Amino acid sequence: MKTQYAKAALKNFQLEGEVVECSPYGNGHINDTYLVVSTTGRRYILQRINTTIFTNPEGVISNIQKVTTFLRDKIVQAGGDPDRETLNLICTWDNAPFHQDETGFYRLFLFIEDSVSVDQVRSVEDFYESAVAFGHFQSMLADFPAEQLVETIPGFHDTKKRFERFRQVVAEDKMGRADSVREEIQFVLDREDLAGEQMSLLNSGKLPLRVTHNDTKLNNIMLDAKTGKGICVIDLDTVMPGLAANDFGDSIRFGASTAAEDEKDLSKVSCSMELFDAYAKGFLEGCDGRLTEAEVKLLPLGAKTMTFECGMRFLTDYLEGDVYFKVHRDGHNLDRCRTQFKLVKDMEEKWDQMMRIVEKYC
Ligand code: ADP
Ligand code: GN1
Ligand code: MG
Repeated sequence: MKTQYAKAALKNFQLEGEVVECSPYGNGHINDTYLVVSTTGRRYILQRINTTIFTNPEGVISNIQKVTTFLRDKIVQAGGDPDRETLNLICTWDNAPFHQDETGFYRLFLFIEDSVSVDQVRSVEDFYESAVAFGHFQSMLADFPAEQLVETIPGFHDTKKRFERFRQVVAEDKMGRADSVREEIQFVLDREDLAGEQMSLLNSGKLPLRVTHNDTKLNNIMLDAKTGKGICVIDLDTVMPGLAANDFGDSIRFGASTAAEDEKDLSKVSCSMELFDAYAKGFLEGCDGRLTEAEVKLLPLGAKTMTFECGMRFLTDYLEGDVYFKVHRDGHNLDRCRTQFKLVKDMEEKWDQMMRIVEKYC
């Protein structure tokens, strides 16, 4: 049914030729994504924005328009291909950057051709290349006027605030699931200090607020199908002011894991130091010397905090009845939460090694 609605919504956009295919696509946890193919062979990505999560979808679109226009200029100046190196919104026949009807809020992008996005690294090089691209993305946005951006999800990486909300959700226990996950709940409660650590450094002025991506998982980057280079950072819904270490950290929690985010066999899950090293090297190269010493030193903490926060978010959603992240089986959010906590434990054990790796690149 949703696909039928999406097909109907497509008629409003300025696409070339006639639509020959419109089918669900990708593994994102938030929006409904469709691959669209036209009779001319042109391909597009249609998305129905999750407006339960993004309550100001106009703000999301406006951020994306501003950021992609800004990036397009830089890419052209550098002699790059702006149709492949940044997202490109296609307008409606009325020249609006989105279409809204009773079935949802839709947007259309050009498909980034000859590229792949992966859910697990195929090689250390893949991860290194994604790191260079995410670092470069941050570096290109270093002079973007941050005050022009809407905060699309307020407090998105305010781990302390998320911790307080977690406590409330446990107390309410509206699905009656808390008793079955006491161990996981205790894991969170034992780490209250970790939840507050980065926010207090930020509030004391020791860290700069930058324009960051905030959702730097590996499948949010398109790698060139031939060269494996990271060509385009996608999923720009959460581009807003944030901390450099969190962009680093979110990539680590997803891409440096030796198993999938929802792996049930926890013995397979650990944080690979080889991948951590490759990402640290690539990210700092991509950032091109723009990070302060304090920011670089904070990269391991960014990794631990983002992994902890994400696990806590999965557990919160499990306790609330799976209302935020898309789930594909019973207990899916709980499985995801457990991999994140396993990674946090592993990072606690490998902490000195992580610090040494980052120092090497200081
Ligand atoms: P979500 O917010 O739900 O994670 P994404 O914007 O990340 O949605 O899109 C989901 C997936 O769709 C991506 O992981 C990627 O594989 C694919 N995708 C998204 N945009 C494009 C694009 N412009 N070109 C090619 N593939 C894309
Ligand atoms: C979501 O949209 P997607 O799948 O790229 C989530 C991230 C989480 C991630 C966990 C807007 O990312 O914050 O880290 O799932 N995005 C949003 O896999 O909440
Ligand atoms: Mg995504």
